[in-house]
Amino acid sequence: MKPKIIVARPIFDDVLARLREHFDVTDNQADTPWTKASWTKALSQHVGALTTGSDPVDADVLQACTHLKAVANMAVGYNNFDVPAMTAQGVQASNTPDVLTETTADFGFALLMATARRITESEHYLRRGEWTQWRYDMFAGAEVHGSTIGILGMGRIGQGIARRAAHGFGMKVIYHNRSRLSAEAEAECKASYVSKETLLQTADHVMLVVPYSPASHHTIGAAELAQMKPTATLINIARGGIVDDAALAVALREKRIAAAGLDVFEGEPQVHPDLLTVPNVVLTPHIASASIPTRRAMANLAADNLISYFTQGKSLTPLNSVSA
Ligand code: 8YV
Repeated sequence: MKPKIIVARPIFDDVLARLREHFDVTDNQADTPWTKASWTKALSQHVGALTTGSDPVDADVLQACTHLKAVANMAVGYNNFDVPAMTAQGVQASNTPDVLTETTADFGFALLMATARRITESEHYLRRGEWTQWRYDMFAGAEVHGSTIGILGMGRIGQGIARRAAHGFGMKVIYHNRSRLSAEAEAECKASYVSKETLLQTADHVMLVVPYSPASHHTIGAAELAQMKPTATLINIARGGIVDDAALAVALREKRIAAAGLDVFEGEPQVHPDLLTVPNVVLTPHIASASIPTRRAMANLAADNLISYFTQGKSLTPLNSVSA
């Protein structure tokens, strides 16, 4: 008898076929939306699951899932998991680090370029048919090359952005992180460690790449926005909730900062209505890791994490340690 697993959301057909070689798989290729209750009930009937960042595995869910043994998140972030509760219940948790680092760093840079150089705002103007003649200040934005980027959260993705900024765009890189990088890593990224306050006050572009936890909730709120330069841009590719979106909308409307680029939102897929009405913000629907090869690599790693757990007793990229 093959172990019963559930794949919470649609996934590549060949990854599903590979999973079927090892497991009795319940899929959701039709993308039927879950309520918390229907998800909990479905999960409780399986020993393994492949989840995305939108599928909760928290204490309430776990209480009903007494047979659950392993959950593989197809994401590097795992704030949809309660890892201590999973560990207490002997459930192996895993995520998909590394495979998305460079793709996500590319996107962070794309969002920075689009925001600083007002690409989407100018495209909307063109599409509305408002472009009748050239003007010296038409959509003139901030400089990217040679400017100062402040990276808040200097993990793998933060370092990828730093390398692009320093080596590709001749930018000065400052960063703040819970712990300082090694001297070698700082040299490779040409990055200088500064306090959060100095970062906010000095950076021309602030890039957020910190993981979400209750401690990082509203890392950027009204007080932090007030410390930034009025010409600065703010980019969030981390998680919704790191930024106080309501306070950001006010700062953008009042031009207290120049512009923002957001790939993640508090309460997504809902977006704060005030953000939808300000022009100086670039909005994308949580797609930073969305290149086809990377999404494929993430799906395959999540599948391998389940296969490895059920055949070897341990996932390849585990988030906790449990006895099988
Ligand atoms: C995922 C992400 O696509 O990996 C992460 O943490 O935010 C994205 O790459 C998203 O979470 C869906 O699982």
